[in-house]
Amino acid sequence: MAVKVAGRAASRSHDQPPGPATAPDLIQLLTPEGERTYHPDYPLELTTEEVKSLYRDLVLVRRIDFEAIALQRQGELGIWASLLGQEAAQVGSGRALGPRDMAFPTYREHGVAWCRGLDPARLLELFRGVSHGGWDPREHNFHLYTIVIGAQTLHATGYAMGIQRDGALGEDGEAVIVYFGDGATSQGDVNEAFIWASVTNAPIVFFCQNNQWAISEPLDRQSRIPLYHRARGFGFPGLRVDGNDVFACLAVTRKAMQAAREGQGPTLIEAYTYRMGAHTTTDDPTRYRLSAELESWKLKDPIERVKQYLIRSGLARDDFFAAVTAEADEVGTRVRTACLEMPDPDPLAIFDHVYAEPNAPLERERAQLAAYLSSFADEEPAPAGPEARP
Ligand SMILES: Cc1ncc(C[n+]2csc(CCOP(=O)(O)OP(=O)(O)O)c2C)c(N)n1
Ligand SMILES: [Mg+2]
Repeated sequence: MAVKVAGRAASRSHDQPPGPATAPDLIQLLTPEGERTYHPDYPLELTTEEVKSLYRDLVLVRRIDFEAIALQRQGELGIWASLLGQEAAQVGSGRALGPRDMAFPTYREHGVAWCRGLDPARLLELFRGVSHGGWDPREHNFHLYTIVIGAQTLHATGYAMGIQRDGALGEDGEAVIVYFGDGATSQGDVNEAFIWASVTNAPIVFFCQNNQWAISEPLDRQSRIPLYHRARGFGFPGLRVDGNDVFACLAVTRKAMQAAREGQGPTLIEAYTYRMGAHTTTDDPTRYRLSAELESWKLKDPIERVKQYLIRSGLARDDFFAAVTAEADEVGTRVRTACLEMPDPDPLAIFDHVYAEPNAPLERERAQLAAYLSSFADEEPAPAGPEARP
């Protein structure tokens, strides 16, 4: 299969909608049936342990996602943005990063968070509304979740320009990866980020998970051409990878990150995938999409194909799969327990993180809220026990 970067890709008529990815477009190393294929530009040697470890990540990440959906349904989380179906795009690209690389996520990159070593409970704190922002991005080189569509592409590009100015490029240097969706490509921020990254030759990989929908807006309302072709207009390479193929996502991202570290500038990777769940737990996709579409993507499930590969090639037996399932249950239980035990923050603590220094208007608002809260004091029966109020 020949690889095509945007600069060399065959042109497509503007009257033609961006149909399903076809073989010449798509970089794939593992078919939906679990057959290993080879690509001259993306040789990928993996040990049995590495394949098993990728499989384990995919299963655990899906399990965490399921647990979070259940917790939201039980009223324990305010909302959850599921990654169902996008595990390979996230684990493949996440595993391609070096410890010094910086990742900028949207709100759905739970699989990348896992690969960076962030405790999934930290993600749930946000969706439970008991955290005032998240985590320290420097702890795992994993930036904060960003809800404002596309905004993180500019933050990431600025960070990548900083790497250049710090002189941190080179074979062992640093690079940035930024995640965004198909819908985000219509945002001004993303297009501005493309221009900045291009003209400064910044060390950044733009990783677009094209999951075919931006809430209820289908891809053909975002673009008349395949998304990866857009890169050419900005002056850097773009390519499309099978986003349900963890091997291909790993190989393609690894190469693009290394090119960025070595000063070759940005790459746009379009990971062609599908959001098998709802946009978030507030959404009902049966209102706007056909179940046949979902059924066809279920046949391309990113986890099932790795399992088939492991079975076909005799690399793993039932005991391995049973152990991963048992570990997934353990992780699910751990995440659930952590969620239920999260303490509610002091309501006044929300004022602590607005500005670095206190200021008069903020202090007035803090005092107003404190007075309002204390107005309920008489209504509550005094709790029993040593902490009972006088
Ligand atoms: C600037 C901005 N506009 C609108 C929204 C509301 N919104 C939240 S998610 C979303 C769709 C995003 O679609 P896409 O970029 O494809 O990402 P996906 O959720 O599919 O992963 C929109 C419009 C927002 N959060 N920010
Ligand atoms: Mg989308």
